[in-house]
Amino acid sequence: MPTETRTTCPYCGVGCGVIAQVDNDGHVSVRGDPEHPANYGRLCSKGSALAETLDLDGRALYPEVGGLRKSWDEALDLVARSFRQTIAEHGPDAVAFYISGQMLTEDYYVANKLMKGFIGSANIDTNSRLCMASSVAGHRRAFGSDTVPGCYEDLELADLVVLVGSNMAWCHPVLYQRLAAAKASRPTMKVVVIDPRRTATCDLADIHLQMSPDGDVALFNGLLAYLAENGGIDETFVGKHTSGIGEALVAAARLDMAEIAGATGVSMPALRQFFRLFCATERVVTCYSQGVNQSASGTDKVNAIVNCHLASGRIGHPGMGPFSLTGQPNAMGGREVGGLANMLAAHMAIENPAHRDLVKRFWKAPALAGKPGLKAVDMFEAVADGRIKAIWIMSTNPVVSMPEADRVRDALRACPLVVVSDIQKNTDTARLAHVLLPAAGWGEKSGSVTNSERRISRQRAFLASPGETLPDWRQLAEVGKRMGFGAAFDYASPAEIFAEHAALSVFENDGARDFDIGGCADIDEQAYEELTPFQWPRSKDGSSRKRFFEDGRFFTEDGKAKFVPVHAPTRSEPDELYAFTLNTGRIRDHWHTMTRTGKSARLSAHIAEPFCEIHPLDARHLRIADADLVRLQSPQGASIIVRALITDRQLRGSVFTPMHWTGETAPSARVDGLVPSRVDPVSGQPALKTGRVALSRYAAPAHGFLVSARRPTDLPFSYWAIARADAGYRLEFAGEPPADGWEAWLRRNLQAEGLGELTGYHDAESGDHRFLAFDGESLLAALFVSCGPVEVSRQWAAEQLTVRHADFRARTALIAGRPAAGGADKGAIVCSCFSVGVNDILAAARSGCRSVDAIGAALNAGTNCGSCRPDIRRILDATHIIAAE
Ligand SMILES: Nc1nc2c(c(=O)[nH]1)N[C@H]1C(S)=C(S)[C@@H](COP(=O)(O)OP(=O)(O)OC[C@H]3O[C@@H](n4cnc5c(=O)[nH]c(N)nc54)[C@H](O)[C@@H]3O)O[C@H]1N2
Ligand SMILES: Nc1nc2c(c(=O)[nH]1)N[C@H]1C(S)=C(S)[C@@H](COP(=O)(O)OP(=O)(O)OC[C@H]3O[C@@H](n4cnc5c(=O)[nH]c(N)nc54)[C@H](O)[C@@H]3O)O[C@H]1N2
Ligand code: SF4
Ligand SMILES: [Mo]
Repeated sequence: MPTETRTTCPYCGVGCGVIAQVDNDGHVSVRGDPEHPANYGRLCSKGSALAETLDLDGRALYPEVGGLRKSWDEALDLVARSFRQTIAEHGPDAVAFYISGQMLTEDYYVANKLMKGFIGSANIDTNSRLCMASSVAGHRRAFGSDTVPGCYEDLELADLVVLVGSNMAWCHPVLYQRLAAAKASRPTMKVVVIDPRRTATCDLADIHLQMSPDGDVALFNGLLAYLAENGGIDETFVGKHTSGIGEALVAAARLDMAEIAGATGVSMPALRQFFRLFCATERVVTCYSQGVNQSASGTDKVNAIVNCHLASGRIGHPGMGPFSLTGQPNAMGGREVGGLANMLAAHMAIENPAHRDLVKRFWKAPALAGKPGLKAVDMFEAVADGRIKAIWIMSTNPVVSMPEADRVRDALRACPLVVVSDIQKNTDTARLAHVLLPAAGWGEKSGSVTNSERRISRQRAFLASPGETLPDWRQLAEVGKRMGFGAAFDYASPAEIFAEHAALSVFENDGARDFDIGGCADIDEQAYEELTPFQWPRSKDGSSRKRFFEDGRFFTEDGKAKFVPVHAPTRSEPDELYAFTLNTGRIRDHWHTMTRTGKSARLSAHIAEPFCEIHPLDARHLRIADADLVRLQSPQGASIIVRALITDRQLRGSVFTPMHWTGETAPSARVDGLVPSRVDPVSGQPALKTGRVALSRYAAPAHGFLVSARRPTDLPFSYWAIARADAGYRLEFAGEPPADGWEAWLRRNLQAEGLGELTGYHDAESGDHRFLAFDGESLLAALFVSCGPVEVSRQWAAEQLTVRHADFRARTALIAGRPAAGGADKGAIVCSCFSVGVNDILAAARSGCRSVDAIGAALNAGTNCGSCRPDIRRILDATHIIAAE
């Protein structure tokens, strides 16, 4: 009998419920859980492809020390001994943990307890510093606590949804679909997108304010001033429940409309249109994500937004409120356990002596940390200069994802002890580990996560742990025991940890602390196993609430929310050499450093190469043509090479490059090598969206494209990017031709014994070289080399690896790199669920399909997860424009 397990998607903060089915033969399939209140059965492209990411390719399966396999006892003893020794010689601040919003709450709780309670340092920080720190800081300044006031339903109930610095269509796709469905059923609802790029999310927008980078504070200050001048202030609410509006209004009035237009690059009529709409609409939700948080003015941006909601009294009620969209599946759980260096536990403050005393007594902690620890950027700085001598990195890949990533890499290389817990063994970070601890991954471990709307859901195991992998909490608890803190880390299961975490949340909590899951303090194994998704708070008496602050009570000392006066940042002088703002972020079908989504050929087919979006006029000025390679160079002299994607979705003077490519997948495209570690002064969150770069065309002597059944290993090129295909790999590359010629290079990479003659084609004039290698009827490899960007139908070529080539005469047609007349070439994949390509959609459009639904009816595209619906609409719009022309 197949087994079915209810669990939660391990990707974004929407936190969708998933049903994982394991058949008798071990085959796994996933579908959305119709009963989960985050998604009611929906899944996006990444969630739908989860089963394709569970293979053991590249998995870390055994502990390793110095690259050699060791037993768990040896590895854990070494870690515990080294940490103890370092602490004995240099004090507790000489060690650090760098952890992740992708750990489960139970993992996170144990890590935080070990570091802050028993090691006695707060040098524990998480990748949430790169993600949510500005929201946390903004919430705490305004509300006195890190509280997300609303819930997903508010987006559906609102009459106006403002999306600030959020590409929700790609990054929170199921929530976006819920919003799209609500808007479709209630067309009076308005959506405003505020983003320097015209993203897929703008598909839903009634208004897109294509604002200059970091114009947010000026914009929302302008809105606050407008509310004040146009009767938009809720005087009763403001008078009773808030303080400080006077100063905030003075700060907001510093710029007049013309100056705001200058600071934001948005015209005055467009600004007024938005202000008027906000002022006139009672039910407004403002969602924000990394365009807000990842900025040197990130915390001020959060407060500029919150100020407008406080001023208009639009908070805590159905369909209204500021709403921070969390990125990672357990960004919220990490905040609840206090995983940030400047937090304590259960939403308590490390600076607060009463909180420290409380937590110390609850944990019976021998050495509770007395002050905040180092935040991520400072932490790696301390590793670089030798203050930190031992670091344990868990469930994150900082050599790729931290700003100034090359410096992080060098710091780890120089660090005496680097411990890495990961599920994969060859990540850019794991490769630098002295001690590599193999972690049990999604589907293999149990625990809980909290999504963006404070909903706690279980993740449940449905697969056996492969090799000797262990869940992160157990690795941490074992080290805790071996460091001599036995009793405090003697957990038998995640349920015990969760119960302790819940008990701490109500310990001496008389209602002064928002985080309260006292209702779970006595949870036993069975109740934990059966736990259904619920929103916190859930107190001991069983009371719960969907929203915070509906009663106007905040968690500040006087119980009032605080307006924070904020000022628009001064704009930096234009830099002629480094003329472009480097915006970075995400694409639809990949997750961060791709250690999981990169395993799925389907997900890799949507965008298979790192790219840089450039405005057409900038491209023309720099003589960059579409599909050229471009070099981006930072003032520090670091550079990357990626593919040019010329589009008017981009603002002039800005470029956008995704963060996903790594030393494993495209070593010349690690964008964080270029991003400076400039941080927000309040939150310490790096400004990952506003580096400066110079841009130029990268002219390589040779360009190539290879599809190959085997992963090529000899890659001596200045640019290459590899992606999974259905029956192998696809590789883009450019650089110097190999000294011994292309055929020898191909043979080396194929490592196929007894490989016969290759089918070859050369054109001295164009510089084209093409080779085909067959094994029986299967294509082993097809190589296309040219002196400019190679024109080959990528998707079609990759598919040739999966089909039989029995007809010898037809084989040579493959050399052309596109189907022979009459053959089908679907083009780049748009819908990854049904592998529908852009050419399929264009053909359907030509034969009369005029809407996304019509395309769905004809081709199925967009009818499963729906993530590609904005892309389909964009293609249709383009064809209509062409048709109209
Ligand atoms: N497909 C996919 N989904 C994901 C992830 C993933 O890796 N892949 N990661 C998850 C995680 S951890 C996170 S944090 C979220 C991130 O989710 P988002 O924040 O939605 O995604 P980003 O692409 O980082 O950036 C969002 C937008 O901010 C805009 N922006 C840049 N500068 C500014 C500015 O100054 N002001 C404004 N208003 N906007 C600006 C960018 O142009 C970009 O479109 O996504 C989550 N979901
Ligand atoms: N330029 C730029 N840089 C950015 C961003 C940006 O927008 N622009 N965004 C930032 C943000 S918001 C974020 S959240 C970060 C994300 O950046 P990272 O956290 O570095 O990226 P991931 O690829 O998610 O790394 C997760 C790692 O954990 C491993 N893993 C998966 N499951 C488990 C498990 O159960 N246990 C253990 N121990 N390991 C596991 C994975 O294999 C992977 O190596 O990137 C940040 N960096
Ligand atoms: S929206 Fe997609 S990635 Fe996010 S939790 Fe749901 S299925 Fe997973
Ligand atoms: Mo994130």
